[in-house]
Amino acid sequence: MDDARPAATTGRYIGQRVARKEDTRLLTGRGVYVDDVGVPGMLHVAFHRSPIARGRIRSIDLSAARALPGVFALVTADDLARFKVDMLSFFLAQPVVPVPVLANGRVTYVGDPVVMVVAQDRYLAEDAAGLIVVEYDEEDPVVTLDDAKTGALVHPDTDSNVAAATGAEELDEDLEAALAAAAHLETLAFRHQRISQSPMETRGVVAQPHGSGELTVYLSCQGPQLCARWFAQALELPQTSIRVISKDVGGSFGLKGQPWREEVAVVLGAMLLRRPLKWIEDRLENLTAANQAREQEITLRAAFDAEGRLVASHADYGLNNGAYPQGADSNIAVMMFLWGAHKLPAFSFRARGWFTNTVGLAAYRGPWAIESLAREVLLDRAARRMGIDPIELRRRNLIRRSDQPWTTPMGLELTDISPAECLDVLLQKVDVAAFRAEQAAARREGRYLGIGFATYIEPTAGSTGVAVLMSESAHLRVEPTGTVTAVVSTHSQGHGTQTTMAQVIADRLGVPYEHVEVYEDDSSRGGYGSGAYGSRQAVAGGGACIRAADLLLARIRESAAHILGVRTDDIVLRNGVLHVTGDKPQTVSLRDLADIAYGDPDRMPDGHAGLEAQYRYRPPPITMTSAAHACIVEVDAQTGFVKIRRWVTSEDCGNMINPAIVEGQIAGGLAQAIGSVLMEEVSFDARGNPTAVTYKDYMLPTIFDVPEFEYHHDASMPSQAEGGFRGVGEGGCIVGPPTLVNAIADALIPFGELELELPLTPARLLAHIEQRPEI
Ligand code: SMO
Repeated sequence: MDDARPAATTGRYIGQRVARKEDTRLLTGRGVYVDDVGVPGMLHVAFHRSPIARGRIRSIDLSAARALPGVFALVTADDLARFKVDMLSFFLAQPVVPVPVLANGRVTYVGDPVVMVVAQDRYLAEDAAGLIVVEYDEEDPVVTLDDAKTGALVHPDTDSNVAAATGAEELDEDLEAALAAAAHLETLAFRHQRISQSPMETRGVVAQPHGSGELTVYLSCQGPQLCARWFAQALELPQTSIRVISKDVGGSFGLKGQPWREEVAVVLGAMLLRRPLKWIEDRLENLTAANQAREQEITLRAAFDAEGRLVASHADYGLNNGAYPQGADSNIAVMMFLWGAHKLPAFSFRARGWFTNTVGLAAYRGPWAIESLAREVLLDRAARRMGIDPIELRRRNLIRRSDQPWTTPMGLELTDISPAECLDVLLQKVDVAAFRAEQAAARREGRYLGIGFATYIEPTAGSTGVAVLMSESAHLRVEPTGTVTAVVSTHSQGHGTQTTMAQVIADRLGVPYEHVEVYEDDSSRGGYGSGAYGSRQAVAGGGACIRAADLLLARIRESAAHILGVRTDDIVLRNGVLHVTGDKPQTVSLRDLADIAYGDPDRMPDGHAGLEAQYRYRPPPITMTSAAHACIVEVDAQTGFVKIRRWVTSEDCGNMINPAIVEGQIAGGLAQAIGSVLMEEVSFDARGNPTAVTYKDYMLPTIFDVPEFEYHHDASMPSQAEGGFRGVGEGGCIVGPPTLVNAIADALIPFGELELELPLTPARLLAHIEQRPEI
């Protein structure tokens, strides 16, 4: 029975729906979020924020607030002037404007923090914030993309409101000629509304200065190590003097990728006042003053030959960056992946990001996702106008496995994408002919059913281009108790990485899953890495865990062989027990081995104590994930309400560590996709006042809006990454919107081609159905 190979490769845990390690504490209210943290002597912060979108600060009167008993300090930009702060963006390729921590002379959006109030408790802090009187010279704000192109400068020291620009400013004559000469030219122009990331846990920070000059920062964030590095660089402090602790995180979706103005203000305030400070963002602040997402416009033109094959395409793209963008330069990714999976010979684009007097943009699950929405909606329209079945049109243009390697006009080298093959699987599950018959029968009864399809590819676990996302670390240790401790630079925002990383380690080592404890909450534990970004954790973190486990297993076997006087090849670790094969079969527990390893190093090989291993893994530059989705809706022609009747997913995310977690990721992304198509919208009036400031106005999908999804996994093509994993975190949010839009447009074809005006609210759909202006 004993084999010479480690039991680790048997997949006892990898690929299984193992119960999540996180669930007991999270489901019984024992998670630790930032608001659960309290430290002795802690004071509370509230911000006095600008009520206008644009203007000069004439005066700040703090006297009434200062007189309120229990107010400890009122901090303005002047008080912070002694600190040199360089607000960084890890994700912008191009420099943008300097970002002040607190408004300094000017305010640039409604909600711009002007004064940080520090008081005995939050109630007093809020009361004091209300007593601060700021006088402004108000100016006309720049709110929309059109305003940005024609209005005043958002930042007076800049030459224009263009924050970032890529692509060709001039149209390419050859490309224009190809577009003009083609058998069919389809143009789609639309605006994607602004979205709030809306994590369940808002932003939050507790900053605790120590007498030594060191700081402990409890932070709701996507990666404690990366955020510690961010603070160290932004504040020019030694990395070791900042310790970031981030335990449970109630979602982030890109918002908490890096600390921003308020978090930095609190940290500086704690250093200035030498007191621990706490700030928990309230929901009003989160919906108005936390960075937001999307708000893009795109005009996409695509030309086809008479058989429906793509000939050429051009995209003109604009992004409302807000005043201080954090993750604005998604332009290149939008263009890179727009036709990334299609046989398109010629493509050019112009992409620009614009400053406005609105709160800045940050990343949001699939920050470049508009590419899939634009492409897939355009394909459906083109198919209808050319009289080609939309699935057939996709099949004629998608790059199949057999076509690869393939290099796109954007220079993307594709070796293992499979959207066409995912579509094949999908069509085995969805009987389109039967649906069309049902649709026709329903229409005769005045019921409007529609079906929509979309495919996508996603660049996951990118480890090229963005220098902070290059590698991930795992440090494993067999404790003297015989259990395994793993310090990993992944960071769960609800992803369940304590579970998935433990599955990988347990399998690879040959120990029970229950014996592996994963820590990813504290920058001072070591294990520098980046955490939760870009659908990277299974690939980058999983790879690090595999390699570290292999090193540790080698060390365990070598040590056991030395101590027992047998050959290394005769040692197998299975279920936490070392089995000695050969002439003198016996077993030794990992705990007994660890006892010797730590307590009696003279018996170890070379006298080296301990059983530990560390590996820093750099995944391949990009690991592609592919998918095809279908959705069936019914639109109520009386009310304009959309009912999602069925949603089928078919994805290739390579080897799965835990299918339940993969499906949870897809479902979460799809819930957000449904929200962004049907109801979510951050809106402003002409003066730049936010007009959706509670969840009564900013509509989030609930369980009643989100159907049960059907999942189909094709793992026949493991990735090139260690373990064969592919990322899946953002995918649902990228492929979901076009799937749903296409289904609604299909349902409403009897009323003509639907204008894509997001969100597709009941009022907008009714206006289309009744062929009248929206009320
Ligand atoms: S939207 Mo993410 O932080 O890759």
